[in-house]
Amino acid sequence: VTKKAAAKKPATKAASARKAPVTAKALQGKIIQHLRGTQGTYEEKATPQAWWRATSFAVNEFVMAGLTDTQKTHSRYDTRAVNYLSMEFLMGRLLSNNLHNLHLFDVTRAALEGLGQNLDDLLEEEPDMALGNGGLGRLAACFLDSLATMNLPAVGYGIHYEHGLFEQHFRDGRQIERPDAWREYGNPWEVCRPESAQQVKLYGYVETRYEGATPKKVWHAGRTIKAVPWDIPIVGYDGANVNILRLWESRATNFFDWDVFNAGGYVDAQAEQAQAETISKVLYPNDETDAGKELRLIQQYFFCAASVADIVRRYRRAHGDDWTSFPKLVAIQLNDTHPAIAIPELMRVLIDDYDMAWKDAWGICQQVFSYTNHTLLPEALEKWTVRLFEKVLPRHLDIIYDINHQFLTQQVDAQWPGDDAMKQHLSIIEEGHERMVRMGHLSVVGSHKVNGVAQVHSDLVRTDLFPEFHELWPEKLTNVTNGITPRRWLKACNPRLAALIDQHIDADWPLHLDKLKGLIAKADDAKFQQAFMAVKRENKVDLVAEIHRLTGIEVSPDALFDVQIKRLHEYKRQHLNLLHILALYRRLLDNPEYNMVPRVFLFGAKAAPGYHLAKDIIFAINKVAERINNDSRIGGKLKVVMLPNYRVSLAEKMIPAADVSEQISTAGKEASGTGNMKLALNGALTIGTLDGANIEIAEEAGADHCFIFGLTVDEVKALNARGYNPYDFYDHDEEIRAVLDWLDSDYFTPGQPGALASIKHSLLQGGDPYKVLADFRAYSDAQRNVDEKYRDGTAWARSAIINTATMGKFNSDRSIQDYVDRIWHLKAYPRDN
Ligand code: 8GP
Repeated sequence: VTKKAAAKKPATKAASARKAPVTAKALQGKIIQHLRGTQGTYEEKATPQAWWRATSFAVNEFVMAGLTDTQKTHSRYDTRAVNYLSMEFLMGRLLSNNLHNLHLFDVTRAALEGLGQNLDDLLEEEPDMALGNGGLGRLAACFLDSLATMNLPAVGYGIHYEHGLFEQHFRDGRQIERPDAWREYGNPWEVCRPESAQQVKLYGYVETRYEGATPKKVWHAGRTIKAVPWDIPIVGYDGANVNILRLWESRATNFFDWDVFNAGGYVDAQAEQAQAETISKVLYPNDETDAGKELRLIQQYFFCAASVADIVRRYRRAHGDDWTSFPKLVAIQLNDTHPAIAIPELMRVLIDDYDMAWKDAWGICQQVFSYTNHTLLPEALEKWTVRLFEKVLPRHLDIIYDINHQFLTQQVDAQWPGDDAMKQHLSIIEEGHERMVRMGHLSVVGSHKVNGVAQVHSDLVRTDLFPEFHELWPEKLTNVTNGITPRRWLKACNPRLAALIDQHIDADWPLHLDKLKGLIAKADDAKFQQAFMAVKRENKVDLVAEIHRLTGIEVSPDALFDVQIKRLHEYKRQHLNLLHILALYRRLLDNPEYNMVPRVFLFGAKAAPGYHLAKDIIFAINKVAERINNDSRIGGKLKVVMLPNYRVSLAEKMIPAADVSEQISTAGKEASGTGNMKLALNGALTIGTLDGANIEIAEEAGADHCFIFGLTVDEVKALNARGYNPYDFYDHDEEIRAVLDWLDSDYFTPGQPGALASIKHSLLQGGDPYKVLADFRAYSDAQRNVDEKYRDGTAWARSAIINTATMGKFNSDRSIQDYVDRIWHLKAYPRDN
């Protein structure tokens, strides 16, 4: 940009910072320097891995400079910060994201070209950081991006899993799990900080000492584990701050027992080390269900104790033992109940280690903590047996009893005097055959704010999940609708669409996503429609190649691409989609002239390894796909593809190519959904139920630009109250009966009759808990409307554009602003440099 041209542009920060901070030539020098100096190789010999590493290290120089400046700024102003505690951070790949956020993408491409390397190929060398299962973990990752971009002081705290979510393969259509090894040979983005290691205690017993006026409890731990932090820098967009994600790795305190070793116990000498390292070994692959294992509780406590100790250390560095500012400077967000143990842990630290009075410590906790609920599914509400607590965390059990006692005798009794049933109902301890600690109750009692993740979900948290808590504290329960970062989920993953948008509205839309509204005026413009759909088609061509590479299946980019990507769960109803595919297939076989737009149904989903029905649904999709894709009678009108190993980097390829977004959960079950937002932002039309954030998406886009169908939350409740009988649908709907019986034959599994019968079984004898059959007809009708609309290219293009244009609300920056306004009350501190 010449000086004159620049002068004409409005002097926005975005416009000025958009310039790359380095020339291609200088960057080449840095890459070569790392190739030779850090990787110990040279241009002619280097593998793509080595090039990717050298490029990442070169970029890291900019990242680290930003990190240092940010940290200096934070300590200079003694900033209030939010500490985001989460068992999961589903980060995906970092190179592309960091390049975009630093405005280094184009210059890096040019630099590498000059070195005979292709940036797109190198990006594929990076393993995904899959330290999460699904929505909850990816939300945490989007939030970190927004916090850094908005210059808000924040630290993400989690676990440095050696193995993230398993790698999924298909063997004869069945899911096979293989361990993920994202950092087997080290990861260029992380920095180990041994100087900030912490000791975490476990097991043992509690002694009561009667020395002063009040008896003192002393916890004699049975084991001590070392927690070693690894920091991942989180780069904000457009020259903003660089925050950190701090992940704890577990290690043995006595690394190696020489005495045992010397005495001949070679294996025993390593046993303690192996046990200690087990804690951060692997991510639990369960989504929405309670793992219910001792190791899981220990994982939770391990990272919470290390994080609380780290927060306290940071605070004391500036304030010593003067605790008055603690609640002014520290906010701790609990991402679901998984980190709830941080509440009694902070109590323990303040009371046992710093001799604070109970009342003062509790006052601090209640100001500091807040909790986000991500699901209403009863099986996901964590409970631990009192027995397990007694064994692993005896001192914390004491503290929880005390919290509970105060809560029941003061708050509950004041509100409902003498009501023992209410006390039992609200108690943190569930009485019964086996006494349990209810982590949800602990989280609500210990937090000053509790939020759901979409309006309808937050309403249900108030009315169905925690109605009495809502009565007790009408201000406590609130809503923050989820969001997604438009940097990764539009700018980086869909460069063609981003470039088209840049031509029409201010280029700072990745910061101010509401500006996309400017595209509404273009929705009827034939030229813009063409350009928009041309981008979609090019993205589909890319995906066609990827599908072929991954599965060998050939699909046409002229077909309608219908996408359902999310964890495999009955409530998400991939099997509803499957039944409809079977119905279409049957209609085509009955009548080869059956009029339908050629369609490719695309799936991506992992099933929890122990969730048998979910795995059967994957198997069924693959088997049905095999049969349909090879059936020449249907003239290629129908294709079904399940891509293996669905993960963040695969989502980034599928989403830009989607025409239709499947969001078909049973109403009341999907707390929010975030894939729905990503797909709509990239111009896919939603076919969905009135559930979670679909409701808000439809509000924003307008009902004409989505296909809403099916039972509402109230209708599902009414149906349950009346008594639901799936046979009503099986007996009276010929098509439903035919496709269910088809699944029970050997048509899709030759020689293995009944191999897919478990689905039919769950929908009939199993009572169809997620109302698949009740919603089938409405879904099929809505799909008919999708087909009809797609034939009208203009109407479709218009709706696709309007979807993209109206998704501004779902910017995760807006979510974070809501957290700041309603819960955290933080101030932004752009870094001094
Ligand atoms: C998910 C919800 O299912 C989804 O609707 C929501 O959009 C997302 O959280 C973010 O709020 N819940 C989970 O991923 C979840 O509960 N995972 C848990 C145990 C790992």
